[in-house]
Amino acid sequence: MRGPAKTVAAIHDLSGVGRCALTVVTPVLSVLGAQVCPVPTAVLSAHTAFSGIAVRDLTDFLPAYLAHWRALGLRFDAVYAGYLGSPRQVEIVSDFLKEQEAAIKVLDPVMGDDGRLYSGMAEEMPKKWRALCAYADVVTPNMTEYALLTGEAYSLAPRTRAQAEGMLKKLLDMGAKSAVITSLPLESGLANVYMRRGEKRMGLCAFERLDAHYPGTGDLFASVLTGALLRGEALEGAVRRATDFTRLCVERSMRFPTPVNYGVDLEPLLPLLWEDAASRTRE
Ligand code: PXL
Repeated sequence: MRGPAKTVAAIHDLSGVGRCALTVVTPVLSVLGAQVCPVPTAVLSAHTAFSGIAVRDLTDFLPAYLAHWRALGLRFDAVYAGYLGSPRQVEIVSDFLKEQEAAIKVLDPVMGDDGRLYSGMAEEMPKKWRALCAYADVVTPNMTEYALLTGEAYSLAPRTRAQAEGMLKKLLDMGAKSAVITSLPLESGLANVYMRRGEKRMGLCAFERLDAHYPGTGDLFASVLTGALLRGEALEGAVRRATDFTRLCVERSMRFPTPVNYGVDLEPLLPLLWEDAASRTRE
């Protein structure tokens, strides 16, 4: 890559075990050639699907953390936010996004899965995230987060293309410049679907349904997407790359199974992401 590494302010939690948030975001973006500057929203001994976890919310710490960054005059190439631990963190992130005018803003409204909020997630988070979406270059909800954001009932009933396009338009109406919905059930099967503001038709990356459900795959998907966008790829290519790599990690994890809560076995596959990215580097 020409020039210094691109910089990403990565606003996520640090979960010690379970491969999600910063422990996924950091290796993936590093391999794709970006420097990750973490903004830790919470520290957990393990993600919230484990029971008996130790949690420290960092809401009170964030203002001083970001005040120092302000004093340094930092300007990031991307801001990528995921798990936010409290409604007040949304306000703090919203101020930060306003300041980082030139950054690509990838906002993954990490709130829940399987139709439910994650354990410990405040009930007012969907409303807060709805307002935050206005700052997004790309929003990347899963089906649960889509329902929470829009207030629609959660449903995995197969959608027609027109219905899926209507769903994407609802996200764009919140102010995002483009929207991706992950693992959307179409009549033809599962797909990651996407649309830019002003477009009438969506794009899609179909994939085979696998009989496993790992936490952290949304973080993996959005991390690869962010890294690819930073490398200058168009949304189509970035969604394709993120879909393919996430599938590869899930397939490998099913072949060499470990307990699902420990997340996908991504580390052995990271070199592929690098080779793939490196082969696309022209300089
Ligand atoms: O991968 C999403 C995620 C992020 N952060 C925490 C989580 C989860 C999903 O369970 O618990 C703390």
